[in-house]
Amino acid sequence: MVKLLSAGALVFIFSAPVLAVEYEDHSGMLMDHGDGHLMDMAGGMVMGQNTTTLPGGCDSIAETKEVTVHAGHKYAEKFPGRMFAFDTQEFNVKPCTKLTIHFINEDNVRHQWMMHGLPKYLYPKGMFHLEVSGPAKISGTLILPPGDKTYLVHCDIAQHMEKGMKAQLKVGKGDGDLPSIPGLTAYVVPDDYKGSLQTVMAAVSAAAAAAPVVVAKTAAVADKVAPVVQQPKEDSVISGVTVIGLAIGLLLAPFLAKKFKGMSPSEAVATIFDLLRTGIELAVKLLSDLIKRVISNKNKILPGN
Ligand SMILES: [Cu+2]
Repeated sequence: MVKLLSAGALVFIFSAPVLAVEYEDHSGMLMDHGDGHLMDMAGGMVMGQNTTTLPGGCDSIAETKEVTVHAGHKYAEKFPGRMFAFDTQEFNVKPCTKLTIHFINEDNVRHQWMMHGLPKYLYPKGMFHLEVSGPAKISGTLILPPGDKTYLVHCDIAQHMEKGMKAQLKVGKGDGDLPSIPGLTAYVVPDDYKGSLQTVMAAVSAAAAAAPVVVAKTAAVADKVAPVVQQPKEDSVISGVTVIGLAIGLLLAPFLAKKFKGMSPSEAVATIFDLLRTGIELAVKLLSDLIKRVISNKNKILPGN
C-alpha cells in the first residue's frame, strides 16, 4: 500500500511540470544573430525584429500593443474545406504602433506568422516573421510604418496558406481587403462542381432531341462539355469517352434516322439488335482468325520434337 502511494506521488510530482506548460515557450531561448534575426536550437525563429528604430514618417511610437495569436488545425474547423488557420483573421493597429506578437502554435507541425510588404530599408525583404514547430510559443516585436495599408499575414509552409492559414493586418484604415481569407473574403479560386456528369448528359439528350441540326448542335455541346474535360483525371476519362460516344452518335444519327424511317418502335429495336449481333459476330470471327494465325505461326517457329 505504501509502495502504491509513493508510486502515485512520484507520478504526480513528475507530471506537474508537464501539466503546467502545455507548449514550449521559446522566449528567452533565442540567440540574437543581428539584423533582427533571432534563432534557437529548438527550431524557433524570429526575423525582422525591430524594437527601437522608428520607420520613416513616424515621429514617435503611437501605441504599444501586444497581441496573442493562436495557430492550428482546430481553428480551421469552422471554415469548410480549410485545414489550418489562425484564431484571428484580421488585426487592426494604429500607424507607428510598436506591436509584439505572441505566437502560439498548437499543432505538432511547423507554423509561421509571416507579414509581408513592410519597408525594406528597415525589414529585410520587407518581412516580419515568427516561426516555430509546435506545440510552442514564440514572441517578436516590430514597429509598423505610418499610412493606411493592408498587410498580408500568412504561414508560408507549403500549402498552409492555401489551406486557410491566412490573415490581414490593417494599419490605420488599411487599403482594401485581401482575397481568400477564411470567413472574411471570397476565394480567389472557388471550387467548381458545376461540370458534373449530369450536366453532360442533359446536354447530350438536348442534342439528341434536335438531331437534324447536328452540325450546329455539336459545336454547342462541345462548348458545354469542355469545362468537364478540365476536371481531375478520373472524370476526364469518363467525359472523354462521353465526347467520343456523342460524336459517333451524332454522325450516325442521320443514317439511322433514314434507316428507321417508317418503322414501328419494336421493328427499330429488332433492327438495332440485328446490327449489334452482326457486329459482335464479325468481331468474334476476326478474333478467332487472329488466334488461329498466332497459333499456326508458333507451330512453324517451334521445332517439332
Ligand atoms: Cu503553417
